[in-house]
Amino acid sequence: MTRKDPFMDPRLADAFTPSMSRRAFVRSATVGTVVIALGGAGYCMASEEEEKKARATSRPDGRAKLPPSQYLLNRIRPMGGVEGDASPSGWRLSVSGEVEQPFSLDMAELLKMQQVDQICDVHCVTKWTVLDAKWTGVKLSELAARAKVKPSARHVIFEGYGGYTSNVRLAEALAPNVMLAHKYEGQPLARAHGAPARIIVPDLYFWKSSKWITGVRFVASDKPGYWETRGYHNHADPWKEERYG
Ligand SMILES: Nc1nc2c(c(=O)[nH]1)N[C@H]1C(S)=C(S)[C@@H](COP(=O)(O)O)O[C@H]1N2
Ligand SMILES: [Mo]
Repeated sequence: MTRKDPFMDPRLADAFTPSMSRRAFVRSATVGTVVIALGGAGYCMASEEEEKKARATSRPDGRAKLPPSQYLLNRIRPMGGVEGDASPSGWRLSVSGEVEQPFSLDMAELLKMQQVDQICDVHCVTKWTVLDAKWTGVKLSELAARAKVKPSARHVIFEGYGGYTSNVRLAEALAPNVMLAHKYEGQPLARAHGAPARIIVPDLYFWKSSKWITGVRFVASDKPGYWETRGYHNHADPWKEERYG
């Protein structure tokens, strides 16, 4: 794993603005160029027209389609992390904590649960946004219902392979668009993007969306996770630009 690439380390996101704007820099570096990312399909910057259109669009909930200071990529960009075993056969998820019925399941059992296709936007704190990304998987609320979350639960900790964690308020984790995804754009998740399964919390900065997910823990008291204990905002609302804590 590497965190030396400035694009991968949100702490360095703003260091990328020496004389020209970050956007101009990124555009000059990548416009028209499809970057072939390790283990994933290529991503590139969206056109000026697409970005202009996004800036003029509101979501059904009234919020701007493109949150402040974000620019558009056409596909998600691999941002690194400690990669777990990507094989579906070796995967297991535990659902635990403040629940009546803790359980764990494997991929075959996950695929037997109600599958949903969801189109949603994702916003990375390093300022890229991908609009209308398609994910396939199971709603987190389905997993929560199966575990019978106790009234004492107030937050959810998403545990990734190798000790990565992110924390989300219970009410926000149970929002209808939060899911455990195993496909992106109709294809099994690439290893770099968290194969075989990751969390998607579309309405918070993307670091909350734990890749290589191994555990969903419901807890009574909040526990800041990997980035939240390294200077990042505990909540991470992209429309409020809750980047740093
Ligand atoms: N397990 C794990 N999940 C993780 C990370 C990580 O390092 N480990 N990085 C987070 C960060 S900072 C971001 S921006 C997104 C990036 O997801 P992507 O690589 O699929 O674009 O994953 C998040 N989930
Ligand atoms: Mo990130």
